[in-house]
Amino acid sequence: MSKNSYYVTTPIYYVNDVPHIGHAYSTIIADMLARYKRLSGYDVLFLTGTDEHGQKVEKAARERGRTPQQHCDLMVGPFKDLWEKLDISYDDFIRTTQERHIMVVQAIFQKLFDRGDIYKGFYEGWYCIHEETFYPESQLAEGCCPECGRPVEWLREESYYFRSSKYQDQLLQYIKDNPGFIKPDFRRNEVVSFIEGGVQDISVSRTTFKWGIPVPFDPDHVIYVWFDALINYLTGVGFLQDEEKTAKFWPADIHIIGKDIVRFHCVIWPMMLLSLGLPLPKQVLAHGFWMLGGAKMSKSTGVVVDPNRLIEEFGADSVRYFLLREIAVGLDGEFTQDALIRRLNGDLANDLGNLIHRTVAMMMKYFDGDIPEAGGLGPLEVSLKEEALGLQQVVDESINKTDIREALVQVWRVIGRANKYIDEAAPWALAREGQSEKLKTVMRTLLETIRVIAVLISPVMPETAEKIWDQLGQANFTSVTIEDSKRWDMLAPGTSVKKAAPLFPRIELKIGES
Ligand code: ME8
Repeated sequence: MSKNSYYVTTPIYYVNDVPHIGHAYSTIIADMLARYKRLSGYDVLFLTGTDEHGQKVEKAARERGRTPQQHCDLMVGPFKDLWEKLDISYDDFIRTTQERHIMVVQAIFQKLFDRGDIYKGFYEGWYCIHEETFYPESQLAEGCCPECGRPVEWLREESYYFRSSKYQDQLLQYIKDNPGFIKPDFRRNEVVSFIEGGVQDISVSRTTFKWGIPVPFDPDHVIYVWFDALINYLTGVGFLQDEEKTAKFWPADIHIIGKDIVRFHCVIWPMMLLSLGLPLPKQVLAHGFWMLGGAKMSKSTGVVVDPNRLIEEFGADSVRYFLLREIAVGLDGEFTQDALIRRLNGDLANDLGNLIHRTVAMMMKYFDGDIPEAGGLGPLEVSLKEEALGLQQVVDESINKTDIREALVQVWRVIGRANKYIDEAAPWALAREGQSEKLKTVMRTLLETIRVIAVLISPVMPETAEKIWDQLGQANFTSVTIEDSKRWDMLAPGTSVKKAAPLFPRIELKIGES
């Protein structure tokens, strides 16, 4: 029987500059979901990539004395490097300048034109080059772009239009019938009010610059960068290239995006799909922004945190954990290095690190590392075992609600419980009193709990999970599945734990640093 499929995407990032923590955040959420679903036996397609067309990229290239293509080829590097450093397990990396994508975009444009959903007209209005968007006069902020505050230009150009207005009622009905489509709920309400306010046909071609995919039947026009970019999600599943793959992975299970691009993903994209007669994605999850000193972190303002520096200093897993644990997915969060260090010292070094360190040290001391069999479980052991074996279900429920933070809170609840169990069971007293059978049971209970925890943190902290696996003396980490977190007494007989350097050394907090 074929496995269940799961298709998860990130936004494709503009190559006008290098990635910052905000981009890393979207990608880490997607990676965590991809890893969790793989662990749960799904056949996963995880797509990320870069958005390389449009006036903004053309301008960035010109300013650096490069051709747009040279610029894109250079700027893809920092994204791929960062994803490697962050252990991002993407299956495919799409670039919108690839032939496969150009073919799909042109074919879709033609198809929508042929069925009368794209038509030719004129566009005039206030345009912000930076945001690649026209704004109605009423939306301007003191005559400037409402998004980035830059001056806007009055543009009049011949343009092709997409008949979005035609799909307004159908989309509204879909959103109402599928409450899980747009998450969080408050974003869905915003989208519903926006659509109810009336959706205009949108301009989907430009003649004022060249860096884009040409309209197949009118090469003076290049296709609007957002029309081009959204289609990446179809190119990535082999649309018009590989029927079997498309049938398997479309519709997407989840598009991870930031709150800034909700309208594109929850209004325009579904309308394009309705026009194509394709099913809509099952879910669009809009996360909040990471802020720095109260301002949105953004490439164009230079208010950024370089993830490379954080990874070098604190390690990829700490950064991944912090970003997923610190804020609930839909909300904004202020990024400070102090907060990261507090999580590292508290949750990682004190709670998780200590649990493993203490357990391994006692194993060395009492059993030379050899993993013992458990005898009969007492009430404390039964209670910890129940909590550990019940954890997967709670984590699963949280993840399926895309409440990743809650999933982590639940794992840390059991870590806390296990630390408390050490104090309650007092293995040192058992050793002193020569109660060796009871001591074996206590140590085995701790080791099994740690094993369960290692499985369940692996989507968030893959490197740490593997190190823990190794310290438990277990092999074949890559063949671990979610089932291993639901079973007890899985540590292979005759294996021994290994002593290793602490997983998370404590970091000194320098006052005033952020
Ligand atoms: O919008 N906090 O690309 P982009 C959290 N190419 N997330 C942030 C962030 C912040 N401060 N800043 C950016 C584009 N992001 C288009 C997308 S998709 C078909 C085309 C994240 O390079 C967030 O996910 O500007 C946001 O949606 C994405 O980066 C935008 O990246």
